[in-house]
Amino acid sequence: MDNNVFPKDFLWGGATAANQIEGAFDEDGRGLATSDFARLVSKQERDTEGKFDEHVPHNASSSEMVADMKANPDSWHLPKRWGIDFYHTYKEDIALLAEMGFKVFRMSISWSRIFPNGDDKQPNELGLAFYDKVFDECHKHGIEPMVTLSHFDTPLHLAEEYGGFLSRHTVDAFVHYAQTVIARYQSKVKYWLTFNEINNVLSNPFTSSGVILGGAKKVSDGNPYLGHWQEKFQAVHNQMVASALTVQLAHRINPNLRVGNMLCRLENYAESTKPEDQLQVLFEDHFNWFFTDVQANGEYPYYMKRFFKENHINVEFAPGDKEALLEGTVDFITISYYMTYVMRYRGEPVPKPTGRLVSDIKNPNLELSAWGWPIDPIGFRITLNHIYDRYHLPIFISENGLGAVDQLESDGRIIDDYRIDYMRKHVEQMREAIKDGVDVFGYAWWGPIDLVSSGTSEMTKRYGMIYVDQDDYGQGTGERKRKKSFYYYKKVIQSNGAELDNDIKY
Ligand code: BGP
Repeated sequence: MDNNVFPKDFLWGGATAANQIEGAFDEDGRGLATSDFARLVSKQERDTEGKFDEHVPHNASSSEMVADMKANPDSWHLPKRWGIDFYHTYKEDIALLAEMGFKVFRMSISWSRIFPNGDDKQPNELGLAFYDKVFDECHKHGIEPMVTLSHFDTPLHLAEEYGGFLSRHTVDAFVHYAQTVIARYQSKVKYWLTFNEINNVLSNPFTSSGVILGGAKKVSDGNPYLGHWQEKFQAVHNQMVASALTVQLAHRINPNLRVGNMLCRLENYAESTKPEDQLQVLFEDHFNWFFTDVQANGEYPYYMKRFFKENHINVEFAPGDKEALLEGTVDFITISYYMTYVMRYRGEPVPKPTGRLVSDIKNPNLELSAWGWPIDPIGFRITLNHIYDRYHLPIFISENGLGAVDQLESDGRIIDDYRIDYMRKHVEQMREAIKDGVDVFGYAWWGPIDLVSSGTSEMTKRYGMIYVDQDDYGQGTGERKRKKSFYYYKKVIQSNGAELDNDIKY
């Protein structure tokens, strides 16, 4: 069997987000962001509550909670404020990534580090200088940075005063921010992503879009739940316009720059062979494709019209929006892929977004991670084919990974064979997809260094090949250690994906 399938310049690497690694939330002029109000919800707490729902609102989503977190920060655990201290350890951390042979490092810029309020006239030079140093460090090691402009950390000021992306003011502020950083770093950063998991607005409007449902001063209608689809779809429309304007401005600044989307790809299976279950798959699929259909094709797909009409959703297009979407289509597609979902007909002729991440219906054929996420490598191949079939654009895997509890051996080693197994199976299926003819140009493991979980703010949910000695409450030495998977990924990269067997010394 020919194992030399990956293109020779394939971008192997890993992905992180500013709010989950940097810490230093109030240093060097950084302003507050929505992520600074994401509270710790430990697995123990969720289990005690008898819930296993990844979408209980872990993150503050009402103005009351934000106000309390501001007034009494010490009575809350807000781990994204300290991250893993990457703001101070970036040199050592990037050197470790380089040791694994990384070709690409997907990271994000904290918007409020550059513009503390999100909409300031002048950028914060100290914030800009920090990313100069990070990009220089990457290049020193031959690593290409790929930068997400907004990864679940909308500046708080924009959330509180304008309801985040509900307002066109935030669109203008975002475009100004994008213009500033893209122009500044154009010679250091070629690949840009606009909004992380843009579809997350449906389940997590506060962190992803700065929308405080019913709470923001200028958008409150007095009822936190009323019309939230209206708000969510309006906010995401505004984000898609901001994204399209960013694609255009990046190309104007430098035609060599490439801008991609980022979708949390939800691949769905029907629970049975009943046509109705398959119909539910179609509905759910539409809610997932919608975002990329707009970002890649430049217009709203036909299938949303019925949903909008029957649910009285009226997405307001400002003059020029239609043209902006059409002229600002992305250069490549990126997805995060973690799992697949099972669909059962809900007895309704029109789709409704569930806003849930982990499906209620278990797939008996798949194992679950310790956090209840089904592990499905073949689904990865299926989804890559679906995406390529639909868009015929190059694909970059901007996230794939396994959150697990790691055990420290008495000699200090971390033997994470489960993570190696997960990676091997997913890379094998990606290789099959490439053989199928899918154009995949890179793969970023989510969280190559342990970081604060996005959904629950835990450290216990570890993704890394690099262990960080720190617990859920920020206690620990912060020391970095190479796990067994560190050497596995190194071998995968060195062989350009040709050697995937688990045979490594540790
Ligand atoms: C995606 C996010 C990441 C991330 C990952 C894993 O939704 O883009 O920021 O953290 O999922 O999720 P979690 O951290 O909740 O395990």
